Amino acid sequence: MLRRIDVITLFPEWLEGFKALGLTGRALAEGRVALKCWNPRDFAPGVHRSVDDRPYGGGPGMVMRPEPLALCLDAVLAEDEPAAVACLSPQGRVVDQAAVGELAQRPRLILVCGRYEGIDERVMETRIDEEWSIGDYVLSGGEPAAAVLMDAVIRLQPGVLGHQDSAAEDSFVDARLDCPHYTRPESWRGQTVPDVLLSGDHARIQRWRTAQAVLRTARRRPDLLADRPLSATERAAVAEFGLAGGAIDDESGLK
Ligand code: 4GN
Repeated sequence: MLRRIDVITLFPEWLEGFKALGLTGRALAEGRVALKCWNPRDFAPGVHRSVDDRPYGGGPGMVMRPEPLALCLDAVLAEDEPAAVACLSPQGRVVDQAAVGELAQRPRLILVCGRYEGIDERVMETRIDEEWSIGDYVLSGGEPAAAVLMDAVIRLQPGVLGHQDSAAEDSFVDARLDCPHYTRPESWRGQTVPDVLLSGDHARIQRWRTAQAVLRTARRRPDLLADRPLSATERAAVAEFGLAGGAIDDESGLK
């Protein structure tokens, strides 16, 4: 169970919405997880409090200077229990739901958000224990990636989701996409809600949702189906509700 997250960022204001709003805001307000932001600028020596400098060897952009970040990390690590220092970057291990599940069980996360062209490699070598990426694309700073990772781990903490087993029903937990969802009105601008959802037959509704999730996964993410072949329950659900709605190709494992 995660007790505490420390975020090292030159733009702590970037995380204000995350800290205040929605599921994450409530979880933090309820004290389920503590979140503390640290600014390397507060540890920068000299009157100018400079946190960046030009890259050795030339080239565009700036590099995060080592000393403010190292002093900041010393202060972070002097508080509370020891923990690995993680950095968000495109060079990191790509985060999936299984990794989120593992990170969510740690007692403490320390997340370093880089800016500019990157962090001085000597800090990376001596102070950063692991690198994580939220996907194969480049951001202007690590803050959005840290927010994504924090959101994913916080919502798995006990008591954070309304429904205690909603996390177990999430997409990807079982290598499947989610089923479609509907709410009122029953008919909206000529589009209706599938009859089965109005039937009150909860076992049948569950089988329909299973079939929808499998069919959607087959169409949109056949790679996930290849990771985990159909279970007997899924086969039965697809047989009951058919392959309606679109062609399933031969690679999907459904034929
Ligand atoms: C993380 C950080 C992408 C990711 C980032 C990602 C900031 N971009 N895919 N940008 O998780 C240089 C310094 C780039 C930090 C980094």
